[in-house]
Amino acid sequence: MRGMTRGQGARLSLASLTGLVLAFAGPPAPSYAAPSGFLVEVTLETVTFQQLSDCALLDGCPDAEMYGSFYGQTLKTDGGPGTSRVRNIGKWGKGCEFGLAWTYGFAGQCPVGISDNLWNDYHEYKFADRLMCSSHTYKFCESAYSKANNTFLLTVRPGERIKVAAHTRDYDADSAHDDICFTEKSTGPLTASALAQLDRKDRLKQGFNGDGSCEVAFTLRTVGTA
Ligand SMILES: [Ca+2]
Ligand SMILES: [Ca+2]
Ligand SMILES: [Ca+2]
Repeated sequence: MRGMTRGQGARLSLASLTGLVLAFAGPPAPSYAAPSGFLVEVTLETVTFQQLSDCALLDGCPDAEMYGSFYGQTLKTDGGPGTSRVRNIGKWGKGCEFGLAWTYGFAGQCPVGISDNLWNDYHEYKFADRLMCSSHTYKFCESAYSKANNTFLLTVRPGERIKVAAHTRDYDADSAHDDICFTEKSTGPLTASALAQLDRKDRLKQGFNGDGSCEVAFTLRTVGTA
């Protein structure tokens, strides 16, 4: 800088300052950092019961009184259980005088009356039409019972799996309650790109076990990042 006039020094300083300002004022560099998790919406769509048997005599009585849980859960990369979101029908282990109709708007704590496909012409029961309460456990409710309560969100991180499951029973006043829909399905492990575009319809199935059988339709759809 020897021999530089004060004016040159000022111009150089201005030039470096302008360069700095330009460097900071440019368009922000795109960020490729992966989100730590994805918000996956689980929708319980419908359930059908191919065959039910709820009589003391083996005459194939095609109705049952059902209580129990349908739920979604994340499974961590080591397979351990993550967060659970549960929807309960009725109260676990509790009965009423009889099962109430699927679309009935009161007494959500009671088992629901269901009929099998042969009796019911392959009727699909819509979860949105049924009173269900929200919880993280089958044991009790953490909300009131309401209809249109068939969707919940799970935060899923890359490498994790999503389990959707059903565990319901037929209420019997005079004998042990019988499993009629006891089944689960895991999806994944899911990569970040699979999670980013997840939009899948799927089904749980349980074959006839002597008391019941079921098929549950559900949807998994990514709606955002977390
Ligand atoms: Ca029974
Ligand atoms: Ca029964
Ligand atoms: Ca029984």
